Amino acid sequence: WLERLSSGAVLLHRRASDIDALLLAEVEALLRQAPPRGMQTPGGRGMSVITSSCGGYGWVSDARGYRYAERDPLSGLPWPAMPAPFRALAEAAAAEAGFPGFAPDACLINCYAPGAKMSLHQDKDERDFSAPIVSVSLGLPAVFLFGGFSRAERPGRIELRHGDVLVWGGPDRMRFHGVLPVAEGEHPLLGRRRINLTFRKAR
Ligand code: MD3
Ligand code: FE
Repeated sequence: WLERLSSGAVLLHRRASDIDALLLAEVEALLRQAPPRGMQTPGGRGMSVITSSCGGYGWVSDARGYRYAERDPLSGLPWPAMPAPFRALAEAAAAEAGFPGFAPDACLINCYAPGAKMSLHQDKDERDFSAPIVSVSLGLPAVFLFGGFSRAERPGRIELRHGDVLVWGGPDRMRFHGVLPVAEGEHPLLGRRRINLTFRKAR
């Protein structure tokens, strides 16, 4: 079911549940081609989430800064192609949330073990902020923080569960957001993991 969190932010509860096994099989194949790795922030801190990407562009971070790259810096190869079911899900979810015509060219694969978190941040490494962002949660649940347009605003909390799909567009695209440390647990399909797929138009 569809829950509107704000004018441009929609939570599609369990939207991806019926294709979870298919999505997971695609994720596992992608992670064999481009293994998840820890990134360093420009400030030199390590991230607890390990990441990979598929699609035309992949998000990378190192001492030089955050950016989108056409190749995996680990292998020097182009990122694996975005699987058709990924693109179809992201496009359909965006349309259901009121953003027809979404054509993502980047899919970030965030892998959380229990204890991993993502600090409050804005997504602003993309060229065009008019496209929405679609995110798909799989595996262990997590508490998602959705803040305002300044870091100082106290964020609200929502639980993201296996199969949930979030769409952020319009002004809400620029909200601060993050994820609290994932609690210990075991998911029947994913085990001790949370995987989040984040679809963006990078260029
Ligand atoms: C709200 N990932 O990769 S997904 C990220 O669960 C990121 O791994 C989180 O934030 C995760 O950058 C959250 C939901 C999400 C994604 C992008 C957003 C929420 C957003 C952009 C703007 C506002
Ligand atoms: Fe983000």
